[in-house]
Amino acid sequence: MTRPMLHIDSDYFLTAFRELAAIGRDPSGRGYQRLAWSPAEREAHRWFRERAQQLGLIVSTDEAGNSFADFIPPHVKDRPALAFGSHLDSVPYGGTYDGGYGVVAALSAAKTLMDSGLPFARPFRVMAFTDEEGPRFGTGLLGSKAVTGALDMEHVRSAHDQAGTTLREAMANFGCDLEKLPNAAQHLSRYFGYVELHIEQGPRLERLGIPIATVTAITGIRQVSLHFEGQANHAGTTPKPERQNALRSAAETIMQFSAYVDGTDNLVTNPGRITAHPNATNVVPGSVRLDWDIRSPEPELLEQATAALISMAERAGASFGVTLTTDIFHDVPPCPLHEPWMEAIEGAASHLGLTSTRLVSWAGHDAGVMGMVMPAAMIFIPSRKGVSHAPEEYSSDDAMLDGVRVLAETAADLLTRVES
Ligand code: HGY
Ligand code: MN
Ligand code: MN
Repeated sequence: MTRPMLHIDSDYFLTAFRELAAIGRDPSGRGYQRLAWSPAEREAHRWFRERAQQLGLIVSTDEAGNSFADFIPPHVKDRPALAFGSHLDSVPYGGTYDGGYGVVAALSAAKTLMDSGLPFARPFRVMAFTDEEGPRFGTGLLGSKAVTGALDMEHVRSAHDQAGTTLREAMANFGCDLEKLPNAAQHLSRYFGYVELHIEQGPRLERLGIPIATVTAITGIRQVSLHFEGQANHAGTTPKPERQNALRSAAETIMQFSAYVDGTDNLVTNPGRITAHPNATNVVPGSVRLDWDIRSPEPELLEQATAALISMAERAGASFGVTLTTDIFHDVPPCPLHEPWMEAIEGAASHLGLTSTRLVSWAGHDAGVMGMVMPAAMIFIPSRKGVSHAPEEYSSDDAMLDGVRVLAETAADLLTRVES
């Protein structure tokens, strides 16, 4: 790369990042509650569009509540756009670096690109996705799935949160009609490809002492709900051999499947949520819902693991006279990313004098959905102690600014390539 390094306005980035960090904090001060279709998430999108408008970008939203900001030089207005961005929602008590960092970085890179005077061969689009995380309605990656036409409308129509609010109602509160979600996929031909900058959310870069990674693939994620049905009964009087304890079946399953996964490579799992009914100390639990998150970049490992989980749960249930039903409520296949763009990221990093490495992402990302239908690439920066999805999530200002520089240089490279 012969052109001089681009200048990043670090004050702009840090000021904007602090503004976003003020939106959606949990009242306890511990983390964020910027959940899908919450007032906080919608406020973050409003903030994004306002900031983008101030830059002179053309802002818009779609049927899924995603926000977009376009830079369209007239001479290339009809060519597919390079998109870059991330998501604005958080997990409960999550951090503001996960997603928010990538969106603010994209605004900052856009500012630099617009000021650069470089001869772009195409427009660019800054993207802020909704509901990437999924914990509220079980509809993770909804925003990017809407853009790419990958939504399971039957699942989306039945989605509700733990308070009983349906996704349909939550969307309607912000003027969005769930039935119109499929319309969001009408503009796919407008995209040349997608790049996402994100915190690693793991400890590898920090332990390696390397500031940048280009991501080779996004893991597949399968979330499975196990419903154990036994018999509620008296905790004292019910004879032990006759107790149909749904919670014991779940506990057996947790121990057995966790041990199975511990014995494998390239596969991880998390028994992340359990609800017992009636959830009273002196009542034998009659029913339990146990949700699992299973991940691997290898599709066949995901299949084998799902089959193993279900057979272990059936056996654990049978030993307590408990029946099992299962529901795979989230299923995103692994997504290999675009090799030529991985090289562009590595070229950008070395242009800036930054060492980079290649990593698989064990976190799911919108890039893993966009990458199913267009070229996609991801850049990681280090997370302190690898912590994420928690209030302690942190990346330093210097690390964040390195990431913004690499994003801007990568985007400039891809925007000035004349390939069709
Ligand atoms: O769950 C994930 O991997 C992502 O952070 N949504
Ligand atoms: Mn994320
Ligand atoms: Mn996340």
